[in-house]
Amino acid sequence: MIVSTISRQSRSDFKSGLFCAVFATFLIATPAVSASSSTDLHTKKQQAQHHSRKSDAAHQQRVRQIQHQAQRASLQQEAEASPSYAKRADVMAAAQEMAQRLKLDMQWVQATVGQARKMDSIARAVLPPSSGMNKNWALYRSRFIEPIRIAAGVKFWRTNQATLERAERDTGVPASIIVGIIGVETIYGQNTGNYRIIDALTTLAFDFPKEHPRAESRARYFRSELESYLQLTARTGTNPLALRGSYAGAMGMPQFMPSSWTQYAVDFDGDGRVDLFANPADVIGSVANYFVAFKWKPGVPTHFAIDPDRNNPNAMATLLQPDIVPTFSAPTMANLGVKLDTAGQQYKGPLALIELQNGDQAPSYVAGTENFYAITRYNWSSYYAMAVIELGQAIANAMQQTQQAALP
Ligand SMILES: [Ca+2]
Repeated sequence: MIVSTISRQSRSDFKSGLFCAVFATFLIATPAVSASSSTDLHTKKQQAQHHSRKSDAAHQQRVRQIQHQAQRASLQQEAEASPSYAKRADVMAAAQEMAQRLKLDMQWVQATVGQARKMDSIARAVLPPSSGMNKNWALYRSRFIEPIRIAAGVKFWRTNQATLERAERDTGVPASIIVGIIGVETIYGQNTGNYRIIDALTTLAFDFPKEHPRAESRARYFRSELESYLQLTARTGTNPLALRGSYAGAMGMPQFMPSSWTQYAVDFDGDGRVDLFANPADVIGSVANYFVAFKWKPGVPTHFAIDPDRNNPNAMATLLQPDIVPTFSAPTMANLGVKLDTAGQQYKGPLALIELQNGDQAPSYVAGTENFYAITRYNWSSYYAMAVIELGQAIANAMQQTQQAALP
């Protein structure tokens, strides 16, 4: 999460052929909902559907376990064949400087960083994707808004309903947004990443691929994340060699980077410690707190449906110029040829024209509010923000449907 580089966590799933094949199978295997006038037949169909979803979910979990074990084994193999940083004089000198500046035990810092491995798979993963798949909203959407992830979201929401309500009451961040984030990031903890955090952060801090367009600033960023990680593990008495996460060093169910963990994570169940790996209450409270820090506006919608004037290139260029930063009032948008829905017309705050490309097909558009922008602070992508919103909404709808079906 949290910065453009980390967004590849979701994009890398997206790129993976294996993931595509697995998800495609489940999409096909899940029966379509069909309307029936007979309540009895409807109930039977729902039961069959429920059963089928349950066995799909079990199958999916098994597939995920196998993938997980395979990736863990292959990373282990790669690590064993990769050089450790103990023999890199420049890195050991940097570790010494870090320890002095951060007032950490020098031997501990050098031993920790020295045991990190330079992993080529990590360096490769941060390079921009070669295909243009992340510019295809329809395809991107289908990866996240799908029956298995929705079912997992319903389960998570039900299990943690009271905590989600408390977070929403305390912060104004809707439960559907929190549930959407955790679903898109890790499918509610099913996919938190297999890379050793110390390998990820050390490799990207000292061997960030030079061919990347922003290699220097990214390397600086990861060096600072490595420092946060060392401080965090030292302060909490955690073994820095034990934690695993994304290839960019994002951790736990919400995929927090070390600096975000330090700044925004909260102990939301009051047990005296912050656990974003296995404690859903802390995860929920921390995601909500992150959005409070990035100026979530309680009660403000995330976006409005619109129909822009695609035949007016000058107006479109003006509207797209500020990108996702909310800039235009509703009347200004209307003057530039955008038809807003009724709620959008009455909205008083600033709006952004959000363009979501669909490959060869026409792009999709919405008007994003400051809350849409806030979601992009978690991961700098409007595709990501829209997926979070729509997954949360799909899960909320599924909850309502099942509640109605359960009525006598
Ligand atoms: Ca806690």
